[in-house]
Amino acid sequence: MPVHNADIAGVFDEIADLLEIQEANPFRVRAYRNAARTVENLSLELAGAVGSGQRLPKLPGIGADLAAKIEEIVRTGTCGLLVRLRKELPAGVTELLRVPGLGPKRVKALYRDLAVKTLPQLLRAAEQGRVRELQGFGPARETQIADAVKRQLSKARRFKLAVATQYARPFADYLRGVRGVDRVEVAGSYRRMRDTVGDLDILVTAKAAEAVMTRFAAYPEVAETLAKGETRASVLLRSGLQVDLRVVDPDCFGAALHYFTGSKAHNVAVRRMAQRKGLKISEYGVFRGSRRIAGETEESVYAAVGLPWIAPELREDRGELEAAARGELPKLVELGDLTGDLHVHTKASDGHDTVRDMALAAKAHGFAYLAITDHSQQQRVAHGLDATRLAKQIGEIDRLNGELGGITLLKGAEVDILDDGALDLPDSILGKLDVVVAAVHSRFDLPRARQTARILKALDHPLVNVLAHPTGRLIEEREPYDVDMARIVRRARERGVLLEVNAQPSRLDLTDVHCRMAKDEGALVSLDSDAHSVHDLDDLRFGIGQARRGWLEARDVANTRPLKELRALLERRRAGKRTA
Ligand code: DGT
Ligand code: CA
Ligand code: CA
Repeated sequence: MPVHNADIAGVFDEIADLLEIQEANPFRVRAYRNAARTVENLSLELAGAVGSGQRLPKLPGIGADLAAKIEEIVRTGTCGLLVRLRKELPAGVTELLRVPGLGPKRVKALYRDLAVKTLPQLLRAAEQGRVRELQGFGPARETQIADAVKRQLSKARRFKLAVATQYARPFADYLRGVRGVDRVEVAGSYRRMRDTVGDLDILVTAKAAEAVMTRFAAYPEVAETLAKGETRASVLLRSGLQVDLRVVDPDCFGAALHYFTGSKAHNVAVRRMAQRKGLKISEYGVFRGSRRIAGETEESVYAAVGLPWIAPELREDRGELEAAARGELPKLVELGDLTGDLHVHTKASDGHDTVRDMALAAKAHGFAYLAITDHSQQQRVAHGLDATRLAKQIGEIDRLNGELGGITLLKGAEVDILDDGALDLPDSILGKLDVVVAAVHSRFDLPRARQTARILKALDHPLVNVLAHPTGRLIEEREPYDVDMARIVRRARERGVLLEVNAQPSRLDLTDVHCRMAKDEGALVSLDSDAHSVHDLDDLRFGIGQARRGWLEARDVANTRPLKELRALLERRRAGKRTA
């Protein structure tokens, strides 16, 4: 049974949760937590590497012990430690930790004193007034917990796009291998590159639908078949991800692909346009009366309503139909347009690879330049650099630029924006860099006015070139901080500071909506991997997805320019000239 990186991450996360409830050493908990994030965000499929007998590549935060656990999970699907921990505490208990206001100590008390193991049980206990009796709870907290649990229960689980990709690709490949299957496309929010995916919608053309349905349900990762008909079926994978399948006729493949790609809002708008032309659109085609006039390709569907083909990332009914009708669709940025990356880490801080290895990886990606931007001193856990260590790295980069060919390293830093908006390193050292990336990594809880003022102050600093992950959100984990994005975008444009589209699968920040805001304001973005290892450069494609959903073209993205032009842009900022 195939084991995906997300499964391995799931095991590590559960171990961390259970250890936390047992009040184990916090460093040990953190080690599992970090390993989970590393593995989850890795583009290299670890199961493949283990299966082919390769030694695992060195990964950030994964030493011999965790590497051995990864191999164990790949071979057995689980790990001895987790099995042991689950015996001590039921697995469901860990979901209680996701309730805001419930830390390990309280979860432990709920379990020990009230035998509460699941969210519904917790809700019942709170509604019966039993929670307030526990030490450290009280009536106010009981109400707060009940509300939080209700919110949690009503929220459908969504999967990060990168995680969904890990499940979608092998499943699609499996279906391609089924006899009689011709085309296989994953449609829905996945094809539109939404940051999270509710379920996968797979479309197949095949001669014998029956056989496909059987093979579909027999996919080794299927935990449960939810529905199975002649041409449609739904299954639940072990991971909890639902997959819907449709087998369609080649004649109506385009219409079906269009329908199942969505979004629903886009489909409704297209159908309305068709109605005005006396046409009817369905998943089977475009019809005038009972005669089908289009449907074999998506192009034919759009052409029937008088429009050019619209890229899936734009299909959200956010003005794309009007733009298409006017012949003004954006020419969306592509992965291949990127000329370099302005935000990566190395071993010097919390990255895993050396400056040289990062440079070679960037070169292999076809990049002309790479900015090395390790953390600054305030980031103690990330081993952030002080001025002395940064000066040393500057020397190292100068040397490497002398000997490496085909790639230019830019000297940089990811500098913390301190609580008051000052930068975490002195100008004397920042002035020696080619690019300064500024970032908020602390005090996410500041009130809106103060958080906004803090960031605006950093944008006003004449040495700052890029504002990293501007909203600070972590998908499904941490809300964006409360900040006036409209003002930040405007100020960034005025100051010539680039707004980052951080491509880390858990960040994707700027989001699509904020990309669009930046474009509308005329602010340039910088699309960066924030790579912590050579593998992470592959994540840039997810950042490209958000940029495309935000209507960005190559000219809106600073790092699509040749190095010379980019340098001019960075230096113009330093010279204090406005780009507006
Ligand atoms: P998700 O799964 O929540 O991330 O989002 P989608 O967009 O993949 O939504 P899903 O899986 O419910 O449906 C897939 C596509 O099928 C959706 O994007 C558009 C189409 N669709 C579903 N229900 C309807 C509907 O009631 N009307 C129309 N016009 N299209 C629909
Ligand atoms: Ca879907
Ligand atoms: Ca669906």
